[in-house]
Amino acid sequence: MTGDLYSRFAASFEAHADRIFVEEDARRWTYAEVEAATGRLASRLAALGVLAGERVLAQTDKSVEALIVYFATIRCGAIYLPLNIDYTESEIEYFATDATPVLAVCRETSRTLFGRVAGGRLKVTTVAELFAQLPVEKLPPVPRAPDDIAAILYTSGTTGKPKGAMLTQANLASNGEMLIDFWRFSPEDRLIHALPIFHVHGLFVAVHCVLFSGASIVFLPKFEADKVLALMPQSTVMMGVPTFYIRLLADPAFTREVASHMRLFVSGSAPLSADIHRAFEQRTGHRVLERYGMTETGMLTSNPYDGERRAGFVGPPLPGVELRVAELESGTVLPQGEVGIVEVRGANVFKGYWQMPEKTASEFRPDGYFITGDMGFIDADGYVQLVGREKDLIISGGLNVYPAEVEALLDDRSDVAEAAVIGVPHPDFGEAVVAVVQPIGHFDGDAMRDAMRKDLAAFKVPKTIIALDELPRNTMGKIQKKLLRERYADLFAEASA
Ligand code: MCA
Ligand code: AMP
Repeated sequence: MTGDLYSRFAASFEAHADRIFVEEDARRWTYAEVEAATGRLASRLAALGVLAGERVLAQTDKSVEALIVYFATIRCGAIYLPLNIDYTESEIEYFATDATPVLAVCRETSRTLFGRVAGGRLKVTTVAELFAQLPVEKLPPVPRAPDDIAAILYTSGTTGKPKGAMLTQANLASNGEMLIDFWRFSPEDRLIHALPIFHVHGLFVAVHCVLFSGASIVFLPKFEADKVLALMPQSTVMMGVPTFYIRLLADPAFTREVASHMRLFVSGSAPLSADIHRAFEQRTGHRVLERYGMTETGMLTSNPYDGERRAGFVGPPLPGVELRVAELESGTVLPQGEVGIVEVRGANVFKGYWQMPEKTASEFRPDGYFITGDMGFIDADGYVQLVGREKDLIISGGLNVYPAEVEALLDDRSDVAEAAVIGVPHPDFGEAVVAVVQPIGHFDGDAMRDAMRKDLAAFKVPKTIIALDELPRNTMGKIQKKLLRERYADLFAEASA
């Protein structure tokens, strides 16, 4: 059954035609209505040159129509490339040049910007414009092979340029198919969707679980605790990053009764602390189901649906996922219980990085295992615990920030001699980005932060910039980030009191 992703969509559109698929504000779309809009939009896209294998760049506000742009791109046999709405011109310039898309779908306010990036070669449109000119004819789905690319999602790296992870038709179809069984999705489910739709979590995991199972989804533009709480008594599932659960717990209106109709709360993208896990159970009687995944691999491990959902653990590997722990340098597989680098293999693992064969090769072992960059161990019951990251990565509110990118921007400034960017514990975001700089001349951290917003998405901008006369270094002259992390570990502790 798995293979061509659109065939999987089509099977659900047909099987559940009259059921509600998605709700947004007062508007409800049945499966048949979404299918019809998808087919007609695909005709429109094809007329704009969106042919099999071409890339469609999307930087759009969250809406059902924006989701249909994704479905229609897949129906055209083309490759969907979603971008964080927060990305700035210099970030977009890179993606638009690297991915050579044939079409960009953007916000009305970003038209001019998209018109000038990539040498002005891009065709630019908006969701509203596309939907204002829908042809009557539906484009028949363009068949694709399982190994053809369905989507490219960019992830930054410890060094160098962001990499476009190529996810195939089979990667996405197989991961979704497996998850609906594992998490017991059925047409009776109604999922609260407060995540963005430009990441694997909100786009593929949440949307495919609903679509593949004939369930329904309620679209919220973003996470707002009161809106989520209002939906809970008529809903059954929520997927979120730990910040969602932290914010729900901070709201006294979140009670056992409000949560009583829900059957499943899933958490991922960042570590859910054992304290939050326990506080959640105490408040609601539900144990959050924590799972672990990556853009490059989709979902990898999950705590069980029926068995013990263990606080602080991400659970055993999901069906079809081979997972092992190895020594980083040698690749030697380590015995159970020992901490090492987590490596994975399976139908869910991506095809490689767009036009980066060497980078791709360096992140796989010769026997096909992908090196995740996460450190962890497998316990005696087969549960995986992640204990840290080998990659220099900060995860803030479920969003990845690579210090190297922020440091490069600071180092380029004439008023900064050198910068070190670290993640420190934060009560709301889990980790917060903090920059420690050695300034040249007058120092104004707020002005520096403001200036950075031009080049950097808001979530990557340091929450604070600290000035030091000298950055701590080891005998080799390397900045001691560990020491800085320790020194500033309590920077945001106050806010949680
Ligand atoms: C917003 N800001 C942030 C973040 N989000 N800063 C740091 N980290 C963030 N995550 C900035 C805003 O621009 C604003 O800055 C200030 O922080 C306060 O914003 P706030 O109103 O609190 O933000 P929000 O709009 O409520 O958003 C917080 C959020 C959101 C709900 C946690 O970031 C979110 O939905 N995160 C989920 C991301 C996600 O889907 N991750 C999955 C990717 P200023 O005031 O200075 O402008 S990982 C993935 O897909 C893998 C496969 C996986 O395993 O799931
Ligand atoms: P991304 O590149 O945005 O897909 O982020 C993937 C990374 O998020 C993984 O490599 C992990 O470091 C992290 N991650 C995802 N889920 C979890 C989790 N449940 N616990 C800890 N880290 C997680």
